[in-house]
Amino acid sequence: MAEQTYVVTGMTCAHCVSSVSSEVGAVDGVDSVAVDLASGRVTVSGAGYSDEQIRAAVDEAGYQLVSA
Ligand SMILES: [Cu+2]
Repeated sequence: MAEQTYVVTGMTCAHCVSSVSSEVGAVDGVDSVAVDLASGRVTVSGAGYSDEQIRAAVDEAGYQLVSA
């Protein structure tokens, strides 16, 4: 089990948080997602997922992953 923190831009409200949480949470291997709206930090726990999968999920939700 590993924890990785990413920074996502474009999130402005609780709806954004829930969109990112559900898209990232659906990635294979992701066990939990914690989003801090103020800092844009998205902390992902799990195993077997890749940064690119997280990037794609964030993109799918309509936001941008700016750092891993
Ligand atoms: Cu929003």
